[in-house]
Amino acid sequence: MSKNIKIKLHNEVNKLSDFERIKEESNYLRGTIVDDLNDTLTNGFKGDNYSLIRFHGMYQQDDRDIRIERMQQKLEPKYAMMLRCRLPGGVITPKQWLKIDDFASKHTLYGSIRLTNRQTFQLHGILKNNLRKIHQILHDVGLDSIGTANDVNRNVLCTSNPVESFLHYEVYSWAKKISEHLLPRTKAYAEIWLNQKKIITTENEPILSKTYLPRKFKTGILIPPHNDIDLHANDMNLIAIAKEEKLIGFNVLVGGGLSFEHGNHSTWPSLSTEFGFIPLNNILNVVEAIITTQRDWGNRVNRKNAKTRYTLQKYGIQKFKNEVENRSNVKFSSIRPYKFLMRGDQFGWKKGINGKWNLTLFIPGGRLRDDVNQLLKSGLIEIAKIHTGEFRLTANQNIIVANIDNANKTIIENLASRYGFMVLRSPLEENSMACVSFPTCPLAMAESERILLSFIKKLENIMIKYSVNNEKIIFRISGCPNGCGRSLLAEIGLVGKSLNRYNLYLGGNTIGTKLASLYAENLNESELFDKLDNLIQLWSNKRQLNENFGDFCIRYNIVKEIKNSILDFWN
Ligand code: SRM
Ligand code: SF4
Repeated sequence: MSKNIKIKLHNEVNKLSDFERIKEESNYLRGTIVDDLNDTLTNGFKGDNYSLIRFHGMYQQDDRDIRIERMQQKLEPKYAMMLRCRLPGGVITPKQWLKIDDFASKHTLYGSIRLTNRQTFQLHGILKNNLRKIHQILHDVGLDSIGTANDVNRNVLCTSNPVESFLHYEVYSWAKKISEHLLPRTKAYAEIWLNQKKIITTENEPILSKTYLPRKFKTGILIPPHNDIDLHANDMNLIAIAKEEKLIGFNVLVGGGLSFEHGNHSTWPSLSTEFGFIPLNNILNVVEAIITTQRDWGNRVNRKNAKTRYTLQKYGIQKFKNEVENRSNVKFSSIRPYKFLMRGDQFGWKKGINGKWNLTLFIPGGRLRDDVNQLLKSGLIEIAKIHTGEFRLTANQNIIVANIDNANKTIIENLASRYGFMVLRSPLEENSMACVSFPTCPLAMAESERILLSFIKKLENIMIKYSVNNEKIIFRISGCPNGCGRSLLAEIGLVGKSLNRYNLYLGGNTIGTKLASLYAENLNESELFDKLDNLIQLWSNKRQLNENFGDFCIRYNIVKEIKNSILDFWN
């Protein structure tokens, strides 16, 4: 580890970040949100409430395409909220979907639904006066948006493919259980958004505490050999271990995360570290001990170093692990063997082990909308109207129409074809992902979702030129180094640097177990595709039999392999 980093992390001036004050003074996340809801002079939330609504699953945003124009006209920015639903493991019924779609069509500025890469959906462009309406709709269909943002445990991921074994049902039930166990207990959500009367006068947050966690916390559960959730993006991972088709426990990994700041060497991405195996009956104790250790030891002074990976770095893996063992009264045993062979989604039809059918549909950039070129949003409504199973949102912004009865198979196939879901896509496109970025994301530095398809086309043309267009490359774009598009786990990862300029990262692998490394900085579009042209040509000429692009970039010394991210990421 570099000395500079150590000095920086350990000599913090002990002034808590202002977010700690906001949480402390919020009266268990209430703040004065209700007053702001009644304030008709502005479309936004003020002061601390701007941050507090995030704990209830909403972000205040404004349309960045028209921000300057409105400033010039001396108008308030066009404020509207984005709402992110809580959907552990991404499972949602057609009935729930129809209600949400109806709200999105009638009451949002953009009229679209955005599937996220954490197996849920976001509604962008909700005006303040419609917020209670959407929360009531969610509540009526058994959903909520609690804990999908800010300093809590976020939507829990779970391998989404229901086909492969009976394990999927049981493992999914753990995703739900853990999500619920780690939820905030405050009744603020029900009081504010559902107009429920205050029934208790004292509140208690036994797991999260009055000031909640130091920073966001992410949990994923997965079933090898499929790393479809990209485990290394999460603070806590549970890898299902089975014996004779029966779930017996989980390997536990801690401290993954992908964000960094351009030029700030005290921030870095990190893979998750193996802690050990825990049998099923002790899992909730251990999960709770991990989160409470992070709660108590995580950095509450500097939010840039507040995530679990920095806590592990500061205290050391062994000390953190011992603390978890002490708190849970459970000892980790050695990691049980597991192997990843793939990630991403498997598109098209698959017959499940229960005899029912599953159809995985690719959703470009995760965006469901109707426009001149596509009617995907309407298509899904038509499917939802007749589907008797469920939908499963994947961690790659796609959707599985799951558990389809034999009788419905042809009807759903016809609908999927008619509405443009079944078009032939290249392996590159099927393995692509982009974060939301402009116009709604306040942190966006460069375009992402909106340029995804045109960048794919350009890269596809290069791949055709060098006859490697039947190969898959994991290609991802993030509009800034927060890394929401998980670009640092891609074989070709773009990270926004400034408007229309990107840093190019290479060398991730096809199973998501390697971080990509910086290859070139601050490229405009033509510089970027010139570089990619050279690289793809080289790969096509010099690759070993079936060698993937990311592996080739490492073997051919195009970029250095990141073995220890603290040491290697910035050097
Ligand atoms: Fe993210 C912040 C969108 C997955 C790391 N992310 C944001 C915000 C809310 C911007 C903001 O703070 O105001 C973005 C909203 C844009 C918009 O208009 O919708 C945003 N993040 C997304 C989504 C929708 C990207 C997508 O296209 O799918 C994903 C929503 C997931 C969900 O349903 O909960 C999303 N974000 C991720 C991931 C990937 C993952 O979790 O697998 C990461 C990297 C993994 C990690 O956490 O290290 C990620 N988002 C961030 C960060 C950096 C956090 C950090 O550790 O420093 C921020 C900024 C922050 O929290 O301060 C951020
Ligand atoms: Fe916004 Fe940056 Fe996340 Fe993209 S990576 S959604 S630009 S915060």
